[in-house]
Amino acid sequence: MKLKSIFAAGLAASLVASIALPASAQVSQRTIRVSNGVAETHPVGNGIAAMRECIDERTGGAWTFNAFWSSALGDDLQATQALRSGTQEMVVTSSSPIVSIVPALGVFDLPFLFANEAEADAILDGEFGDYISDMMPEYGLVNLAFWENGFRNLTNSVRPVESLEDFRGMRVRVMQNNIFIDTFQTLGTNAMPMAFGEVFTALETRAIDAQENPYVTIDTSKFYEVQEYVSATRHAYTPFMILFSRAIWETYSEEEQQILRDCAVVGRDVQRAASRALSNESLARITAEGMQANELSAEAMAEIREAVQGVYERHAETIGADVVERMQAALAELRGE
Ligand code: KDG
Repeated sequence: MKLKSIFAAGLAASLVASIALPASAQVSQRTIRVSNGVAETHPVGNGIAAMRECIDERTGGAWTFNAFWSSALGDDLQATQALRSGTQEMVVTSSSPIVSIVPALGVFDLPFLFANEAEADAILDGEFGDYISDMMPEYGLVNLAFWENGFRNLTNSVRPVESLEDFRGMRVRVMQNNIFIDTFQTLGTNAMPMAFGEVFTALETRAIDAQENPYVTIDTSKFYEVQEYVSATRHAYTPFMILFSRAIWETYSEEEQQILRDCAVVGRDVQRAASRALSNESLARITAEGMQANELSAEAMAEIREAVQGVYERHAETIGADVVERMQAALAELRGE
């Protein structure tokens, strides 16, 4: 082959290679599997779509980002354990079901901790959130961002819950978490810990009377089909954690790690906005589907808050007294107290 044509062939090959290579040579071909327990119609779906678009742009299409919905790869705890063993890349999980791995996460389960979404965002995206995220590598996990599960409300098939007394005797499903069990036992219910993926069937077969979740979850998981009443208790705010396997993370270049962090934050802002925009729509939809919704009076809420105040003291040691004190100090500062 003449020298000229060899040079031309080499130039063409390097040109093709440079076009095929992602935006930077530090980015390899990768496949990321991300799972969670909600349906794709949940605002987590909006967040994942935004994260995928960001990743496509930043890697030049070198990464495949596969999402698995409705506990297809196991429940939150199982998926998180898969990350720790390096057999799955990523999970969107509530903090509550994984407190058996990271006890400090129990701080987010303390009843009535946050007053509103603005407080939750300020704490989760600020120093306290960094403090919690910095703990995760010792458990084989990397937290990329906090997204929103949201303020939790009670649904049931027995009666409207308008006072502390109305909780009495209900069989309420709670997340696998001792703080939620204690809170709902203290409210006078029979608290039954259960993975999220089992809740619909348990409600449908009347194995349980009640469950508690944000309106968007009650809507997108169709709990309105098997529940009659929804009460605006807002008894806890649950964050989602966007966890990545540390073992797999450490095979990524610094540039790839930064892409994951940046795109998880892009997804966060889209997901939170979708969650808040959908919340009132979901409440309207579940009542249109036949659920009877009620607010609780200030007096009833004060009585319920008072009843569960002891949960803080009973679980401070398990969570870590320093963790609880740090959270309370951060909230006091935020509130100008
Ligand atoms: O993966 C989704 C679950 O983490 C989330 O729905 C958990 O709120 C939850 C519950 O009630 O289990």
